[in-house]
Amino acid sequence: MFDALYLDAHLATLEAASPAPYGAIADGALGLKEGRIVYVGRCADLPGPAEAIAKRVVRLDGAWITPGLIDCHTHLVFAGDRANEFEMRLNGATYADIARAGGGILSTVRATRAASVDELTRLAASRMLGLLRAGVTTLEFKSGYGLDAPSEIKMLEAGTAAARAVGVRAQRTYLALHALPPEYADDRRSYVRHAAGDMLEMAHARGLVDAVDAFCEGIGFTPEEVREQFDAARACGLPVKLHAEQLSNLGGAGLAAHYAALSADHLEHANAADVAAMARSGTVAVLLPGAFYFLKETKKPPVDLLRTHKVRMAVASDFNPGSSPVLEPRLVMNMAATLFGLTPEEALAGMTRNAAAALGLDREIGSLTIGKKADFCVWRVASPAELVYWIGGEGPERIFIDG
Ligand code: DI6
Ligand code: FE
Repeated sequence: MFDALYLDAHLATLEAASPAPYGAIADGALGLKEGRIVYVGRCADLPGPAEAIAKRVVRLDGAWITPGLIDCHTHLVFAGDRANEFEMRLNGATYADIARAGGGILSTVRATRAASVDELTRLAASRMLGLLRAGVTTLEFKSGYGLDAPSEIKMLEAGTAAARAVGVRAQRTYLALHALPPEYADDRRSYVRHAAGDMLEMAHARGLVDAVDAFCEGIGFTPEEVREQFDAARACGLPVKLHAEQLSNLGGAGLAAHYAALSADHLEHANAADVAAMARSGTVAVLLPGAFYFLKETKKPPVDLLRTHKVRMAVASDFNPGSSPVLEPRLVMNMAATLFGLTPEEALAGMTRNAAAALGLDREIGSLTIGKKADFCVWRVASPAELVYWIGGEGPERIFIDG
């Protein structure tokens, strides 16, 4: 007996094994029990009359069902905004110029340190609610605007509380190596040791960390520094991921692959050797077209190489106040298609199945598959391509998390 049965719908299952585009099943049905998917298939193949096999039967009149969207890379816990830097950039300053002058990430650090945990929770919750309404059932958020133990922990606590209040599934990523805090301006060594040492231990001991990330970049941290952070993560049993090759190629993607990272993110400047290394380690490529767009970058990530090497491509918002103030998952999928050349099917897989893999959750979520959690959206569209085609637009008609 199913707890619920959704009928007369088309299913975009996004199942990797399906030969059909989008893993589609026309005239399908989705059966749930105890928050999990127990039937995915054609209505015609159901084991009996709907009312006899399910406690609750819902007819969806030809709507499309997709897995819940997954935003696997955000920085949505922060205070303040950077509209002034947007103006500066439009007057000729670059993102890197602003960062070197003590603005950029550090200006958000000042605002975030000054905010109370309640204020941060409220800000994060309203952003999470926006994502949820647009169909996001799982999201990731990072620390990295605190850069000292109390403030990093405050961010992780605020995000955790916000996700609980909103009812969205969330993964927490520790990102102390995001920028060098001003109090360590003359002592990088000590900051890296602190970030990889007691600061991580404190956050992890409080149960606030699901993964560890770093910003490997000329204006961020070197591969050597990232190694120290990754070794510490490994010692804690935490998976790693990396902001790599966004503005330059420092070898971060290869380093991420070496550590069997869940994902390497951005990748505009990644080369063939980087991609081959990621393919060998099964590291997911997380593409972030919002940042590419907002920083008016011109070098695109090597999508053809990623395809050739069969590296899974995820797509995420990178929502943050400096380089990607974009809180619209459907716009992000549209940008992945228009700016990076992903097909609509690749873009949707990038915010479902492959985003789940980038979070290490692909056995639980990311596709309409028997046994997975019943996280899904019902859309009033005629084809799944519409989810990528309309820029924004109406959100899903219904959203389910754990059924
Ligand atoms: N890469 C990004 O795109 C964001 N952080 C990072 O490491 C930018 C964060 C910011 O500018 O506030
Ligand atoms: Fe980022």
